[in-house]
Amino acid sequence: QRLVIATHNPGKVVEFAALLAPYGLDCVASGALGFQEPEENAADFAGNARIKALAAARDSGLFALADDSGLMVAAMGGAPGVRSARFAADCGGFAAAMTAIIERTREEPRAAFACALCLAAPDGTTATYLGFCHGRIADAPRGAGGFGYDPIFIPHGDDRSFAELSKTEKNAISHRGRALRQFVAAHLGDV
Ligand code: ITT
Repeated sequence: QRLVIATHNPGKVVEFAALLAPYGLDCVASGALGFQEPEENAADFAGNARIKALAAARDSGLFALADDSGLMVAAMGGAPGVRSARFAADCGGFAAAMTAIIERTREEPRAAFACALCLAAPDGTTATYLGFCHGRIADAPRGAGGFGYDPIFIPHGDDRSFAELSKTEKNAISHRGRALRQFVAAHLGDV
C-alpha cells in the first residue's frame, strides 16, 4: 500500500519513517513529489492536518497522512500552538524563537507538544488522531537530536530534552508517536 506523507518538514519525515517501518508501507513524502503546500488557515491542529491531508490525497490520487503539530506554552496562553512554525519564522529562526520562549517561561515552565494526524483517502474521506506530550521548557537549549523546538522541551518524567533523547526514545513518548500509534491501531492492526 502506497502512502503519501503530506509534509515538507524533513524532521517529521525521519520520525514517520522510523514509526511506520514495521508495517511495510511504501511511504513517499509530498515534498519529494513536488506537491505545493496548501495554506494552513484552520484554527486548530486537526483542521490544518485535514487541509494538508486532503490536498495531498487530491494531488496524488493516493491515501495521504498529514501531521499538524506545535508547542503550547502555559505562560504564553497556549502559544505558539498552531502558529509554532510561523512563530519561529517571525523570530528569524528556531534559535531566536527558543530564546524568546525561555525568557517567558522562567517562572512557569509548563508546556506540551500536540500533534494531529489526518489520514485522507482519494475520495475525500478523512480520519483524525491526536497525540500530546506534556513537559516543561528547559532553562537553556540542550542536545543536537530531533528538530524544531526539541532542544528546549523536557518531557514529563525525564530530565533530558527531546533533542537529547534517541529517536526511539522520543518516538516512544512524543505527541507524534502517540498519535501515530492510534493511526496504526485503527488502520494497520495491533501495536
Ligand atoms: P508541514 O506543514 O509541511 O508538515 P511544518 O514544519 O510547517 O511542516 P507544522 O505546520 O505542523 O509543520 O508546524 C509545526 C511546528 O512545530 C514546526 O515549527 C515544528 O518544528 C514544530 N514541531 C512540531 N513537532 C515537533 C517536534 O516533535 N519537535 C520539535 N518541534 C516540533
